[in-house]
This record gives sequence, structure tokens and C-alpha cells, in this order.
Amino acid sequence: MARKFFVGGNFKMNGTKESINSIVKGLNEAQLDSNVEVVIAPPALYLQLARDELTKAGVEVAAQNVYDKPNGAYTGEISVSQLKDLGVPWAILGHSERRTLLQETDEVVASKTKFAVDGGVAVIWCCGESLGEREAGRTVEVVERQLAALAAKLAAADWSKIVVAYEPIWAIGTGKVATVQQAQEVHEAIRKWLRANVGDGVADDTRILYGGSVNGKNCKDLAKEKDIDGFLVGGASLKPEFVDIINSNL
Ligand code: G2H
Repeated sequence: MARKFFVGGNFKMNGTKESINSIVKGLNEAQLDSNVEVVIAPPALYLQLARDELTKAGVEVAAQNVYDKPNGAYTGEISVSQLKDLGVPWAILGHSERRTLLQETDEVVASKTKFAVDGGVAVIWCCGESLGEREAGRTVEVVERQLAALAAKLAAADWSKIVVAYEPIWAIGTGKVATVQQAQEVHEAIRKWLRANVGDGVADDTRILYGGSVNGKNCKDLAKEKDIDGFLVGGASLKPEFVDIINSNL
């Protein structure tokens, strides 16, 4: 199965009603490559607005987080069934900002991912190493550890609901993008790990996105690599150049 190019926009904790409306309007009116699946992730408060205003075919919305418990006494959290209620088909989980700032462990992320998938919400699952880990030559080891924790929770069939995003922490929001070769090497290692530990079908079909300072200028070269199946974009997803990133292959 050919892997459909995938571009996610992670707005993080940014935006207002006005600015999110304007981004959505821009996407509705843009000429987008129809061979690309696009998912935007506004802050939870604006999911409904984005959902209601999006009219563009092929563009969906994602939450930036979801909890691994049914509705109940969990102050501040949002549930899978609430996402379903709102018509939100995706969630981002395991972003390094949550792993570091909110102490989400590999196991917590895996548990939330399994809960989301079981409840019918697909997941953009993030992994990646810190600068210290890269400098110590531990990049692949770290990513494999994160993958192993996820694979321990998922059944083989669950992987069709997962998109993997490789985001080296040192490249996030820093303007320091991984070189094409650095990104491709890790993407290849991820696919190899999936082949050895999950299966050929999952290795061949799973989209592996690159994230970390992707912009309208560097996206085209990255998109040419055989194991880079799209992007998870932060800062640039708030700007008009997001459309250029979606259209990287044109
Ligand atoms: C990585 C990325 C989006 P940015 O976090 O998830 O953000 O493109 O701003 O580096």
C-alpha cells in the first residue's frame, strides 16, 4: 500500500478565535495537493471552532492531548469520548513538550495511545531524542525504547490508526532543522524496527513524519527522502507557508 503523504499542524498553546478562524479560512481557500492528508491541531478550546469552520476536503482536526480514562473526576483532562462527541478523529500524543514539561513517561504515552485507538481516535505518536542523547550516540536507542513501550501496548491491527512523528527535541522550535540525512537515517531505523518487531505490513504502511523547525524552505528536500512520509509542523503551521509545506511534493 502506498503511504499517503501526511502533514500535521500543531498549533501548540497558540491562537485566538480570530487567528484560528483566519488559518482555517486560509486552508479552506487554498489549493492543496489532493494526495496529502492534512490534520490541524488547535488548542482544545478551539477544536469545535476549527471543526465547524473547516470545509476543505482532506483536512481534519486533532487534539493535542487526550486522557486514558473514561469520563470522570479528572480535572483539566479531556476524554476520548468527548473528542468523538465533537467529531475530532485525531490526537497528538507523546509530544516531547508533554514528555518533558508534564513528565509523561513512555508508558503513560503508550497507555494513552492505546486508549485513544481503542476508542476510535487515531494518534500522531511522537518520539525523538534530546541533544545530549544525540551527542552521546544514543538517538536510535532512545527512539527504539519509546517504540518498544508503544508496541508493548498495541495489537498489530492498532498500527493502522497510528502515524509516527520523529521529532528530535533539539530541532523543535529552535530553527535548527535536522539535516535531510539525519532525519532519513532515523526514519529508516524506525521502519527497520517496525519490520523486525511488529511486521512487514506495519513497517511498509506506517507513515513516519519528521517534525522540528520544518518550514516552507526546507520541506521540499526532506519530502524527497524515501522514509519521510510527511511532517508535523509547529511554528510554521500558524503561517501562510503551511500551505507550501502541505504542497511540498508539487
Ligand atoms: C515540533 C514541531 C511541531 P516546530 O514540536 O510538533 O514544532 O515546527 O515549531 O519545531
